[in-house]
Amino acid sequence: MADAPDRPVLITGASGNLGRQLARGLGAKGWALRLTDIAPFPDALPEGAVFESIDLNDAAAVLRFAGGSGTILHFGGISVDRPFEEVLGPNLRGVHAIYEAARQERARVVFASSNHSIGFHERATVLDAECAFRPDSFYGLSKAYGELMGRLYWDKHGVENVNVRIGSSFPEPVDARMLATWLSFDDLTRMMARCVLAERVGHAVIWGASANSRMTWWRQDHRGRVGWEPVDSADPFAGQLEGKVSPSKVQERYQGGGYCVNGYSRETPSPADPFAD
Ligand code: 15L
Repeated sequence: MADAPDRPVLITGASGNLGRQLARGLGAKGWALRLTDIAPFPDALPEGAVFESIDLNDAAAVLRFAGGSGTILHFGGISVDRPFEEVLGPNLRGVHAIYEAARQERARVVFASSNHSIGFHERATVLDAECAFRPDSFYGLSKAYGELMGRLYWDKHGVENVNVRIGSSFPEPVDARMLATWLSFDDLTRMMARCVLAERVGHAVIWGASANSRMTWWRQDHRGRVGWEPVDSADPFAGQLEGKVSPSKVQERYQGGGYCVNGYSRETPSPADPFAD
């Protein structure tokens, strides 16, 4: 397998926390990068990279900037729990603009999905890649929509895509939940490199967590197709974080944690089986 892609890699959300890591890590490999975000790029541009500020609502600008790209790493849009109207444009219209560009350019999409697309599964439930979506927020719902957009474009147009249900990608884990959900920046960057270089991926789902021994909820996925395994682990932080839990029973019951609590109005928990009465 080659160690550099033959066409440029487009990174959306390049000015965000994860986009900046990818720009740095993949730029250091000497890859030709096209970076975009609605916000200015805050770092020095890696050699071989160009940046343009684009609103994901502007499908024509997305298509123009994607011209010639072989892979789109789609990290743009709203990345936290926000009201529906704020999520609608960047995350729903935006992911459509990305897939239309990918279809026309015959590019692969790697979609930064999130654990919040399945956040209302209980932590006691072991999930595989085919589990039901149980979004915990309008943000999580937009990620489920993005994954389904990938499914549509794969089935209808053969656009390959990898959907990474990212747990918590931060410099370090900061609470007990992240002892399970943490994904190191280096593991993320290595995964993205594999997603770009893998020969064929089809429509794939990968759980985005490092090799944390407390991650007992996420099992089978399609990482084998891209040849990625995590290297880092949150385990060394266990001593300092194990007791750092929330007083909210709802937060601690579900995989999505705090996002499940925002605006929560049930008196009793929904059944673990989503289709039960
Ligand atoms: C996410 O999807 C968010 O982008 C991030 O800010 C964290 O909240 C993360 O999930 C998480 O669940 O820890």
